[in-house]
Amino acid sequence: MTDSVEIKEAIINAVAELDEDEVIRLAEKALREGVLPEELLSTVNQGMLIVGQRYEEKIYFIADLIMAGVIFKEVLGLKQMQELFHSKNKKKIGKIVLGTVRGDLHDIGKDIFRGFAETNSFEVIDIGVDVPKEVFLKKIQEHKPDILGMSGILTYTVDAMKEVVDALKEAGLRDTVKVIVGGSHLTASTADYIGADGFATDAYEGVKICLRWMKSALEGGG
Ligand code: B1M
Repeated sequence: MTDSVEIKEAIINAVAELDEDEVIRLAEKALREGVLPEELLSTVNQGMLIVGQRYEEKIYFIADLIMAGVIFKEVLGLKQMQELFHSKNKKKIGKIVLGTVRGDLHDIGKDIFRGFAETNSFEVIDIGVDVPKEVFLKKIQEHKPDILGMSGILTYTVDAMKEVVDALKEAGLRDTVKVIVGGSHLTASTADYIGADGFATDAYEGVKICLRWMKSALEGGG
């Protein structure tokens, strides 16, 4: 029986130390020994929080943030992690246009949201990072999605999210699409300020909100 607490702590430390080889070795070991891919994601995330703290304390610098991003993506690329994002269901239940908003290059949370959304039978049109409002608007006109998903993990991207919702209103499109915003700093009041229909600080929670919206639309609840 694996001591999963011990291995998770070792992974958190290895991420915090930016020890790429050790993270991958431990991640593979953890998965082999029964740690769930979802648990591994949240474990790696805890290590990323320490990296962030060290950056704030000026122990780490931008190159270290880049390395942390590379390590997280490598973990996401492991075979078992990819299976987490693999859906056998070909029938789609809804369409999501998804992007990280203007001014923000962080894409890991967005990619995890996309993975969970695809696993849950959504078609996702991922329009990338640092996406300005004009591009969001154009893609919504082109693809007519059920849901617009915006990711932004820098605190100042709240205004970039609001700009997109305002642009939708100006174009008369606001009522055609549900809007979800995601980022660990978001709250009900920021979501309200943005004019979003929902918000999530966790990608899987965000997808659950989208699933509820689709269910309610199917039942005629809009
Ligand atoms: Co940056 N960075 N970074 N960074 N970075 C943070 C976010 C920061 C908190 C670090 C810190 O100081 N503690 C800080 C932001 C501070 C703030 O806004 N108040 C910060 C900073 C300051 C910066 C720069 C400004 C640094 C600089 O240049 N001086 C710069 C900005 C560049 C830009 O975007 N314009 C910068 C750059 C980078 C890299 C590019 C080098 C790299 C990202 C690589 C990449 O994404 N490919 C990077 C990294 C790695 C981080 C940290 C260390 C890790 C981020 C991450 O991927 N976490 C981060 C520290 C931290 O998070 N505490 C930090 C894991 C990921 C799973 O979490 O993306 O939050 P996250 O996703 C979460 C939720 O937010 C949510 O679900 C996920 C969990 O399930 N979620 C959604 C996200 N999107 C969602 C969408 C949804 C629903 C939920 O629905 C649509």
